[in-house]
Amino acid sequence: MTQILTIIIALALIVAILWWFFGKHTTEAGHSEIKNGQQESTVVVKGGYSPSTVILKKGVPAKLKFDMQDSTACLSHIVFDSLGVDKDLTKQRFTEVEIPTDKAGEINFACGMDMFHGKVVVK
Ligand SMILES: [Cu+2]
Repeated sequence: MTQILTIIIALALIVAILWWFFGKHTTEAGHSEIKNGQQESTVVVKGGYSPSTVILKKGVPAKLKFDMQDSTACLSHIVFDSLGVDKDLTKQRFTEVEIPTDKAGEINFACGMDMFHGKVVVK
């Protein structure tokens, strides 16, 4: 009986892990809200980035707001390598990063250890 239970729990864990990696996280994309000629989008930081892809409109000044809800050291920093940005998210709940939108393309971001990734798509 305990063996069957162990197998069921193991299977449930595998399904949960697969869902975590291949489920909604890979497909969701966030869009921005444009207010007073400024666009803003929020990314929730909790066990990763949600959404992990943010679509921004080209030519409209943009800000990405990181809503810190994670207490692990892993996600404590947000790094935009191509922008030379490395910010500590643990000092305050929300951290804003200005995103250049003068040209279309993709801007990647990651945690301080380069384990979790996300990207901004300007188009
Ligand atoms: Cu990390």
